[in-house]
Amino acid sequence: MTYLAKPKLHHPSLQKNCVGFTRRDYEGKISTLCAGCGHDSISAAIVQACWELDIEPHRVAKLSGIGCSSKTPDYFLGQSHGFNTVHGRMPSVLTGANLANRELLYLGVSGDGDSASIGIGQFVHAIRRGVNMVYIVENNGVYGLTKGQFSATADQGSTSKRGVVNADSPVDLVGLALQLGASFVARGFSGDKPQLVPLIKAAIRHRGAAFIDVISPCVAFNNHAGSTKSYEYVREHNAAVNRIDVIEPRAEIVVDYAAGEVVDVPQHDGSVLRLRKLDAGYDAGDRIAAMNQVHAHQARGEVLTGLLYLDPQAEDLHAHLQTVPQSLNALAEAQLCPGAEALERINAGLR
Ligand SMILES: Cc1ncc(C[n+]2csc(CCOP(=O)(O)OP(=O)(O)O)c2C)c(N)n1
Ligand code: SF4
Ligand SMILES: [Mg+2]
Repeated sequence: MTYLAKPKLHHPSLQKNCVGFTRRDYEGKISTLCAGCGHDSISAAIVQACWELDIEPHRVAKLSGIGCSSKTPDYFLGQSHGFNTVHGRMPSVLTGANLANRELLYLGVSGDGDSASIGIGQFVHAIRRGVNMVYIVENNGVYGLTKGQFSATADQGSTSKRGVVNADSPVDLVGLALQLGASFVARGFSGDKPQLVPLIKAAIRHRGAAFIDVISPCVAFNNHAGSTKSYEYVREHNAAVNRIDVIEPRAEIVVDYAAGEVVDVPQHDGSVLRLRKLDAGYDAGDRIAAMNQVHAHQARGEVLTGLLYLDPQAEDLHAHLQTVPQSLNALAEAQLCPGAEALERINAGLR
């Protein structure tokens, strides 16, 4: 069964957000993933983030490829627009949709197989073009849906459930996103919701290509000793560089993280990203330093998490291409088809 509708009963006392929705209004169908799969925790974090940010569900377009991870958009935001593409093709479909209508919030959900193997070319170009989106990879180091083959993000030397050693070097999507010019790069862990929800909220508020690699253990095929993507391994080797909070212009939010240096970063929309540093030497505004830190921690077998890089002044693909501000479906025929004279002028300019 892949379609299990949830009962629509809402308790009248359920809290509503500023746009009149309860958390349940941001849910989707009942998940058919394995009990304990990290992907379900990420769906719950997306629901929480959208509810807290008062996002109207019909303003969201969720897109995915193929895989257990790519099935998850069916399990959250059931009132939003959705597109389940061919394996690895989510980024180009998202780019096209975004160019046609910039007014929606684009949420791309993918897997490590979907984005680091068959779809790596698509991933690379969507990131380097600065498409305004939240791109989440639910990274479990295996092809969960096709029964646990190593994916390209599996660490060299890690073992499969049957004890086979992975000889290949891993693709590090965080390192790649930094190198490609992503203006928001973070890594989270599906088992750390207090860290993940603010990361997703911050990514939603960011204008530009926001990439979040979420380590998301596959309990069926990659949660054993010898795996570097198991719950136990990530809990033991998690090195968080910061904790963040998103402060909306209208709401006061009390930050309750442990003492440490605090940095406020204003965003385009007037909201403020409050970064509480856990690692005093970490600078999330320095791309090169972030790349070095990611590699240094990786060499020590640690999983660096938190907001790793942010450019609050980033511009997106629409700014690069100088597109019209309206969505294409709002343009009248005369604007879409300006006639033979206009075409002649364009052609003359190219001669
Ligand atoms: C063109 C194409 N090639 C191969 C497949 C088979 N296939 C389905 S899902 C998948 C990998 C999924 O891995 P990942 O993206 O990591 O998702 P997970 O299931 O681990 O969440 C593959 C190879 C396919 N569906 N389509
Ligand atoms: S096979 Fe793995 S990735 Fe797929 S639902 Fe089960 S635990 Fe999750
Ligand atoms: Mg996977």
